[in-house]
Amino acid sequence: MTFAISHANTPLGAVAVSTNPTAPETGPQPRPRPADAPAPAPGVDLPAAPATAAELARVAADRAAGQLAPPAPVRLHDVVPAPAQARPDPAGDFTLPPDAAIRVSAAGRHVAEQLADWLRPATGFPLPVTDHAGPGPDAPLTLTLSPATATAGTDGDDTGSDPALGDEGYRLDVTATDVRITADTPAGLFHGAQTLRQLLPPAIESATPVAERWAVPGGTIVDRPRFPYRGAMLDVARHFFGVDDVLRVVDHLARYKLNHLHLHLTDDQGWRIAVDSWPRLAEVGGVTGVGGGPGGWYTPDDYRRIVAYAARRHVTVVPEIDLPGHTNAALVAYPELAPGKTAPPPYTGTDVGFSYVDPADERTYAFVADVFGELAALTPGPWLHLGGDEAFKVPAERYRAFVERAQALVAATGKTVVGWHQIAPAGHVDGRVLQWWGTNGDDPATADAVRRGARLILSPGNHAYLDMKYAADTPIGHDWAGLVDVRRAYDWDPGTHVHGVPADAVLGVEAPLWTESVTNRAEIEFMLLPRLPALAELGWSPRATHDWPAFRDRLAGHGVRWATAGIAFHRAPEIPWPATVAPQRRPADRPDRDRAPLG
Ligand code: TNX
Repeated sequence: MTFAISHANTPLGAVAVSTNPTAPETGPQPRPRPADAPAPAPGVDLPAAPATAAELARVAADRAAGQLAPPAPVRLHDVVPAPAQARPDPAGDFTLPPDAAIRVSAAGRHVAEQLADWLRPATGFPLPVTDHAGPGPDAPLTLTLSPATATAGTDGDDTGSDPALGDEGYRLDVTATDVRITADTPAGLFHGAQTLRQLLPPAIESATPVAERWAVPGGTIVDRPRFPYRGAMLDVARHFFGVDDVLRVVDHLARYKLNHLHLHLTDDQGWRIAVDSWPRLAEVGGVTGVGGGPGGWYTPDDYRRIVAYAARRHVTVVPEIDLPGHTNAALVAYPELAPGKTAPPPYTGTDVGFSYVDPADERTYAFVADVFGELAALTPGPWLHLGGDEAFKVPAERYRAFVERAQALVAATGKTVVGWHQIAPAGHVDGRVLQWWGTNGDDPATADAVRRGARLILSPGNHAYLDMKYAADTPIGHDWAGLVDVRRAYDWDPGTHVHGVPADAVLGVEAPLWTESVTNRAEIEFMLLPRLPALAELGWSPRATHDWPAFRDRLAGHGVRWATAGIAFHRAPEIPWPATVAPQRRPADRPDRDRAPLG
């Protein structure tokens, strides 16, 4: 059988040891040979002709394995977020052979294809995906969808205590001969595949083939999340980001087992989603942004592309239309929605709290119903976020009545209401979720809403806000909720954070990135990483695993992965980055922040 592989024409004596063109100064380097390793043969050892591409790859990889020192070992415990249970078995270390195939049953096929997509560029291996049930050679990588197989063993060990993997859990077994991922659902398989990716050497992030021994540490992981909702928010309203930037953010979320992407689609500075029944919202309201930039908006097809890409990565999109405040862009487009019925000037500054749709006009509720109706039809996920924050100019009673009508209109679409915690005083509607962004966990109004049935997504401003500066000299971001370094992002407990709110009312956690000062992809990544993995660990890992020194050390290895993949990140000084992670250029070295990447 022949497979197309990217380095089929590479001379075998010179297996590609390449660096990632997107990160030339930090890409993987050839490792020094150990003193007792045989010297590489001069010239080229060709196997008997005719060689297939797969044979060439095998010979090349065997040679690489013989010549290279083992990669800096990744340990089973190095995974972020920390697995619920991990039992290393040093006798079970596995090395990926060049002829490896991935076997999977039909329902998990998309996961196997993604795993292959992640591993092919750096390994250069063909990694065919084969049918679980069909004939074929034994594959060393197997993904199995099968309930009730999570028990680790019969010897009472710590991995065998919980047979229920649930909606998102998985079990990973690594032995000297094979790697098996088992889950009840495709989402569980996907999370298991992300874990496997992290257990391979960091060079696996290279976009081009690298000579490496593709080792995976032996042992067993049984893993499942602490909270069902784990997310991040991207504000595409203050600055607009195109579809490709959003897809890249989805990739970052999925890497760390986050399963929700909240898109803040509308604000004073721009309306970013086309609405057929109110076309001027995007066409007029979408052409502005903070600082006077050109803005932009998503067509229904753009939005569908984001939703579909996210769904394949088991990430649910949560769209937000911020009401009744933060609506200047809508009022520019449709003055009839404004309390004075005259269009305000477009707004490109960064103040909040001055705009609102007219709560006394029935036309406003037709607008709300139409917008949520169209958005619900485009959104397969269960949530619609109606905003509700900082409507400072709307009197409390009016505000409460508006929110109750808006909640009912969302519920009428069949979706579940999410809103910022300012909506707490409004009456309960089935299933509603408050997103809490306070900085002081003493919040009686929110606790009361929870007693009336609401659940909480926790986004405490002083821990989870990714637009807060890391330190006083961080070149972008805010500081109204304080400085949020990596330790502050990590050191809090969602289960006990808001007084009077029990852990079982906490649906999960979300890290919002507001973008008043964030203008491009590198700046998004700089603010996301390394804090997003901290939030991910709070949402996924059992509290018993919470340990700052251990987290800091695990996180350090991820810097090498990001650098290899060409992903920007903040070289936070409290993380012991390995020497191979190049230091960050100082902000002073970047005369034009809008163009020079941070990273
Ligand atoms: C508050 S948090 C806001 C946003 C700003 C953000 C800046 C929230 C629901 N509203 O409008 O962008 O602060 O940190």
